Amino acid sequence: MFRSSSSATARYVSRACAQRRFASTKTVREVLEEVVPKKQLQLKQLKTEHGQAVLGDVKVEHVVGGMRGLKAMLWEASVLDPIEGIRFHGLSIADCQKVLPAAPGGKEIIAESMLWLLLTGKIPTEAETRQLSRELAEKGELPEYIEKLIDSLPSTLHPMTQLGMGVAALNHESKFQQAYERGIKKSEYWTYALEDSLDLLAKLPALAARIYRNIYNPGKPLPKINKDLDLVGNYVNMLGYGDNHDLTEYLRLYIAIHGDHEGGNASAHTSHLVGSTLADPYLAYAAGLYALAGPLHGLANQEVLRWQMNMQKELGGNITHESIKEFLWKTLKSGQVVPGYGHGVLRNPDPRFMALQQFCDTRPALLQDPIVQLVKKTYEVAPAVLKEHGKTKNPYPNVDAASGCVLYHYGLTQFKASHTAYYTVIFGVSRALGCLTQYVWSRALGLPIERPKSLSMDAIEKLIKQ
Ligand code: CMX
Repeated sequence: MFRSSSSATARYVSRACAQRRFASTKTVREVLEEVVPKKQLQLKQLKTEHGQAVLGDVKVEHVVGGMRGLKAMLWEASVLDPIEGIRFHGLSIADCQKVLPAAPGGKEIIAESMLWLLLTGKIPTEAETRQLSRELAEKGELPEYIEKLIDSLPSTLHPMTQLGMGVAALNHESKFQQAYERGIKKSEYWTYALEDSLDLLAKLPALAARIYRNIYNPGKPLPKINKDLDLVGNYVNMLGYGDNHDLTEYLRLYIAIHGDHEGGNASAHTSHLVGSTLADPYLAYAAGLYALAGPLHGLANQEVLRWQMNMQKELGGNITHESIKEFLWKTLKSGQVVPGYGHGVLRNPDPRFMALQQFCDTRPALLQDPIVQLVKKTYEVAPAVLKEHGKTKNPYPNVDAASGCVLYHYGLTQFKASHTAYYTVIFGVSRALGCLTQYVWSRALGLPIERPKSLSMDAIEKLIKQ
């Protein structure tokens, strides 16, 4: 039963009812209709009762040090603890693995159940998850103009550049933008933001798979979306690996647990900033994707693979703790970072890395793969070397230390040159879960345009003297 009487809401009721409904399930919109007023009230109380409370000091080191640790933005879906790692509405990855529904015939968390949790803070039932899968599958085909746009791009253009272009161009369809131009009320923004976000998430697999097909398998027919499959099941199918159940499960897990990592990371923060201008969800997420494309952020999974393969080549048959240690020192002494290690917030091994390692530990084929073994051996050595090196605040692996290498094992071996490596695109499909969730919440909470104060060095010195 729907609760709001607004005309926008009524439109969503009819649209939701038009979709196939499972008995006694709610749609994600209906659950949000219940949650949004409570959160709006919570924010109102925070502002009126605690608006002047102090959460920390702003030091010069924050201003010149990339704002590291500065508590300065609101992000609802997840909070990152330096020691425990990520929690989604309070749930750790292990908690999520216990309670979030998997795909039929699968065991791993899927994107839809994680999206439901991120958006609503609630655990979806099996039927609710299936219903969301069905809705996304029904919206998943690309418009023809997007297919033509992507097909017209040179295969040497980095897949991340292509993904951002496709996502930005999908804003031709933006219901948020159309509604804004019609002059809808601010209180209705979030419903259109949700509509766009679900549309974009639904189309990401077809877009990302088309980019893969064009670069690596030109001319190969792309399968149609299977309405009975979950989002990642369809994605893997369109990538051409649909018969590989283990890869499908791996990507389900990877995409779900990588979906959000609080708000301060570069891609999330970028999409949040752009969204705060009321640019539509497509533009906001395209901007986030270009932040993700940097080597210190999402490109690290491709850098790790390249680095581990160089290590493998150089060490040949002599893969020992001692030889890996020497290779690590060689990397560090040449002034490069060790890719896949370190983090802006984490001060412990990344639980996402540990979850992917656990996945590997249950698959004998993965355990026997030389590159996967090398990742594991490197982990046994690298923290001590990085501690001795003494620069990084976190000598432990982040999620990227494992992810690309596992995909390599499963056949995503196309690594001709860095400008054609695909791995970050999969991260881009995943991170849409969190960034678009926050887009919806930012509009529901009426957050203002972001505008921090910047200072020149002279202005900082003047302030210090005062
Ligand atoms: N290897 C060598 N040196 C490292 C290092 C690593 N893995 N991680 C950090 N350092 C160095 C930094 O370059 C910095 O050196 P300078 O003082 O000379 O500039 C110093 O240690 C302090 O850095 P920090 O405060 O510990 O780390 P930051 O918050 O500045 O940076 C990160 C975090 C992730 C960019 C950094 O650890 C890094 O470059 N790691 C390798 C790339 C990587 O794996 N990125 C993926 C991160 C996860 C993600 O975003 O998805």
